[in-house]
Amino acid sequence: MSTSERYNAPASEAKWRAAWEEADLFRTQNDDPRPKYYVLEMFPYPSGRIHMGHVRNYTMGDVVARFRRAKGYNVLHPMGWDAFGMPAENAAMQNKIHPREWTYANIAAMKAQLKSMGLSLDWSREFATCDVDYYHQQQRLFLAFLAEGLVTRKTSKVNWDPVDQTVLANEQVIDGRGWRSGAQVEQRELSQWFFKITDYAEDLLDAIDGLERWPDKVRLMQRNWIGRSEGLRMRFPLKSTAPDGSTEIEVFTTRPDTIFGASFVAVAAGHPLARAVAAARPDVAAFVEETQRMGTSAVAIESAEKKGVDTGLRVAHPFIEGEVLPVYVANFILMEYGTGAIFGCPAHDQRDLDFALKYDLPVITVVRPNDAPDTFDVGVEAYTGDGVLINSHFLNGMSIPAAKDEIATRLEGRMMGNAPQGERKVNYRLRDWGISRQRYWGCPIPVIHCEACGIVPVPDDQLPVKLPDDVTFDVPGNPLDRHPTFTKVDCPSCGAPARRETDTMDTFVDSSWYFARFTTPHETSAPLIPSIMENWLPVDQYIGGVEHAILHLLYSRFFMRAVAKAGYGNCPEPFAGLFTQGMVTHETYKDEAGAWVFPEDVVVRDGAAVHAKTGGPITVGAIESMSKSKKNVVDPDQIIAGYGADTARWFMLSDTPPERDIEWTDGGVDAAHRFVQRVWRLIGEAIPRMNDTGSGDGLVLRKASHGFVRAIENDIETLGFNRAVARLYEWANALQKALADPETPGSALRESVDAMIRCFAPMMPHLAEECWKAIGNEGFAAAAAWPTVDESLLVEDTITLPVQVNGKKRAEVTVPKDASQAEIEGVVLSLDEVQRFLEGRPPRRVIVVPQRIVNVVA
Ligand code: ANZ
Ligand code: ZN
Repeated sequence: MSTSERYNAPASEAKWRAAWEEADLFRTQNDDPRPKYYVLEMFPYPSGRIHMGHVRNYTMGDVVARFRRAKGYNVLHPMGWDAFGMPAENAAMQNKIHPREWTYANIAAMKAQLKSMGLSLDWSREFATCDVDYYHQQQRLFLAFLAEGLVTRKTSKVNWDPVDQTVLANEQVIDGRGWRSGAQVEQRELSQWFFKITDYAEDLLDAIDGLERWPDKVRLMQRNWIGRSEGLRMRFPLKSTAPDGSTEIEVFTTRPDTIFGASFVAVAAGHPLARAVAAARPDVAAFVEETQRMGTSAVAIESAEKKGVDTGLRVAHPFIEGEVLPVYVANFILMEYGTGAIFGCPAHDQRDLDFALKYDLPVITVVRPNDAPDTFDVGVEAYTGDGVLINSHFLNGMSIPAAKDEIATRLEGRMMGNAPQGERKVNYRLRDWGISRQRYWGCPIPVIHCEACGIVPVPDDQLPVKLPDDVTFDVPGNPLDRHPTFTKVDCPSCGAPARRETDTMDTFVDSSWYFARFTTPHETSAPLIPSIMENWLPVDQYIGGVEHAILHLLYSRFFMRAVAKAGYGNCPEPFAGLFTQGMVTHETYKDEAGAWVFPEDVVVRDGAAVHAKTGGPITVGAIESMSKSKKNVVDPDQIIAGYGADTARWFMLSDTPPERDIEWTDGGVDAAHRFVQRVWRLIGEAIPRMNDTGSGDGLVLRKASHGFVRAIENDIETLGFNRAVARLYEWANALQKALADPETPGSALRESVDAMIRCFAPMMPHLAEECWKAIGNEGFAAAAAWPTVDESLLVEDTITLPVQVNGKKRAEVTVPKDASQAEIEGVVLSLDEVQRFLEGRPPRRVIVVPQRIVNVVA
């Protein structure tokens, strides 16, 4: 294309993408001797089409990849598909299409879209987690973990989604409803497979400190999720033996200091004691049942009214002779935490206080704020702050930590039966990771149930356990359960007829090691090759949405620890640098009837928004994250087809810091597109002048150019893409100015243009190639090195000083940095602004404060 023409982005871009592909430019070799750099964006779920969030995410990753390549690294930048999961099964049910077909068709469509963005991905490493080869290796990992004792099977109460007919993790229950179906979740007892992530609770928590290139908010979320508490287990003797024969209740408390404020003991509905009492007491049985239906999610528990029922049982207070406390079953006690039982101290715990007020239990204040008198009394709001112990016998006057320690020490030293009455204990909120899903479209759990032998792992030579193709989705439930042959298998151990496991793995398992598999994506001998994986990991820069801040990232961290234990290579922290990008937002629109309207159907006529087709009035609503449900979406395909990928990429990087939400506007896109054209025009103007000799030294342009290279390099290294963009706007202005000056020598113009192309190549890679060729360079801009900065050109050799006359600032002077006092004085006195005040007379005094200011006294 001639540089006198307008730049035809769509045509040019397709040509360059084909050229890159032909040259196989982005294929990465594992044995390349250069230093490695691994950049990864969270891989997409193949829903069918990419959205603007993907465009933003992958553009950022691609800038980093291209930049690091230019800096001489061997860059790994792969892409794959997080392809198992329920939407494929839902599609199968709704559209009578096999999940496999649906998924691979979506992958093909999305791959074409991603390719149109000009991403420098090594497609040779692509895989989908639903590829048999991938889940085969995942089954091997599962069995290795099983052999290492990292997998268990337990019956546990699970959240059952009656619509999707599946078990949900606690975090998939939102306000008591399934996260996908929105159905009211029920509680069920099921035998489930678990990964023992709790074995690593302490390690996972401690190692967060070392994740220095992670956002603080994500580190905090992980800390809270793991939820370490230091407390005391203490045993309360029952005054009379309970129906199940127990003679005591053990509670977990983090506030043993408040023991003199205890007014009741409560157990969870799932506690054995509650069940035992329920057997003989219909009111207790009814309460237990009602509570268990409510669900175990933290939100469900927090938001529900605090309720309970008195069991009639009584325990003895450990420090007050003759004092007894009633034992309740209460709905705010979780069976899965601590011991499933507490002592309640209403004055210092809001839940306990709500409960005490409802059931008329005593409220005894035992901690006062540091600055309050001993008569301090809690009203209807529990006091949970720091303070001093009151109303507490031997604890009176102590600080909370001292009192905690005192109680712990006393109870540890006091025998009850043949064990101490108290035991210091660290508790974690983190639960084992339940990975069983009663679904078809997931990785089959490779075990066999034999009546004689129990659980038998599928032998390696019988792997993979493949998903059968012939399944039906016409009835709810797990199609594997009702498959005619899948479940029928001979026991590998004794040969007797046995039953194949039909649970498949949580899709979070698939995404917990894909980043490691990218290092040897097609290896069939093993899931991972330690030496190669250790060479590539950790991922140097991981980029994705903050919605994965907890589960995906925590599971992956656990997984790599398990991988190490199983002997597949040692890299416990998979992501050295993590960046969570903001969302893409857009205005919302509604028509007269209140229905959402797509942005492409809205036009402005006479200053008012109207429907492009009907002409009816449109109400412009809030700016919100793009979502299909509100129709405030813009299709990446349309933008790329109309303006080109570089415009879309440039827009995504402009103006807004990458961690913040970016608002997609037509105006912003037009501005990005104008800049693409402007760069093309400017470079076109520069080309005929590049051989000019020019009378000047071109230093102004040269210094500016080298300064921009250094600044942009820093910007990209710190992911400040919007700052890099701003510098390129400045650079274009500087170039334009230099072009207007006939004295600018061609060599300086060539140097500047050449460096500029290399600097915007990571962001607008297609335009870079077209310009690269136009200035007569060889090869690809995408394979070119980052410009080297001439440090001597970065040194400032002039200094600008403010000039005051009689104490008021009147002017500025720019002088050589090493100018003498006399030289500076001479320049200052010759200034018009200074002359005006002197009116021909010599100044009374001139004071030069070196490097700071010049004062003239007239
Ligand atoms: C007595 C007490 C007095 C408590 C007081 C708090 C304040 P974290 O910090 O989250 O670990 N607890 C213990 N097990 C529980 C369970 N299974 N379900 C619901 N609540 C439970 O919280 C520990 C505190 O939460 C424990 O300390 C216990 O109440 C309660 F002024 O014991 B505390
Ligand atoms: Zn057997």
